[in-house]
Amino acid sequence: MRSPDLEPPMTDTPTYTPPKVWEWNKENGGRFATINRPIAGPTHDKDLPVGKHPLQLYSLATPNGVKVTVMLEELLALGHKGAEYDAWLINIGQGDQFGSGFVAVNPNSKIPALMDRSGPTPIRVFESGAILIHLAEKFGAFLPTEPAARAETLSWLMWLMGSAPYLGGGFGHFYAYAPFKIEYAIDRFAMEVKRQLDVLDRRLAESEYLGGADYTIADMAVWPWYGGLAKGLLYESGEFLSVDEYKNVQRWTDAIAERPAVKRGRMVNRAFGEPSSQLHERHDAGDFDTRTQDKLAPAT
Ligand SMILES: N[C@@H](CCC(=O)N[C@@H](CS)C(=O)NCC(=O)O)C(=O)O
Repeated sequence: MRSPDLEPPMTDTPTYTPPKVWEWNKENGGRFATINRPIAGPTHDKDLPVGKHPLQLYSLATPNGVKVTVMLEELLALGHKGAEYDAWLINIGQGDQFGSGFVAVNPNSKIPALMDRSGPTPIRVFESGAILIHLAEKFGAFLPTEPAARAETLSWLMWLMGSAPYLGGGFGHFYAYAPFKIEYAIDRFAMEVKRQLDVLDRRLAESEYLGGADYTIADMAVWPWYGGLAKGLLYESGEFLSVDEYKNVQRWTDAIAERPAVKRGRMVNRAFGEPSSQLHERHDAGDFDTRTQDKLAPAT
């Protein structure tokens, strides 16, 4: 129950008074207005392709997708042949995430989604954090087994899963995508995102990586979001958020960006940016050399 002593009275903005019952206004504007819906479930029948490898990934190289392709490339770099994968492009701008095959793998209709076909019965895994844990446990890599280090790693992984929606759905949405700028919303989420950067900066002042001395799935999860933010790659907001102030985040971000598996992982399912950085689908390790968009014949 609301306590009148603790909460300020709610007031309407000059232009909007919420109606008694919310109704879906398809024309509300904003970058994702055409794909966002208030209902779940498939919109059309479409099977997903299945390739030759044990792991089938359905994704796009957004920060949530990159977490998983970096993990798979890191596992392959360690020599885990069972981590061979086919990566299929899911174009969320065109509604691929609402096809019946995709919804069967992820009822939440969001990338990334993984089908682990290595055993007798395929296992579906959705939510990037769950995919990282599934792969780390399957291959015994990038998740420490020593209890304190394991707890620290999982704590930072869950920190990311709880924090990133404030960065993407909160700050990023209102700063970059909303049809008009709302000072209150931008102030609220800029404050929270700067607090999050400070949380990371303080942790990385005392520890080389988030989980401890070793690079883990926590770093793989956090880096595409807060590393990208620190380099000004998200929402063109580097100057606005004074990201250069976070020196330890900068040190950690730069070190991870140098990893060869990270350089490969961020290219997979990428359908934007420099053509040489885009590998729309990955089915073989050689694809990085031969199948980036600059090397494929332009569609006629
Ligand atoms: N908590 C989810 C978030 C996934 C997510 O938000 N994916 C976005 C792209 S970054 C998406 O597929 N959006 C499509 C949509 O909302 O329809 C995870 O970490 O896997």
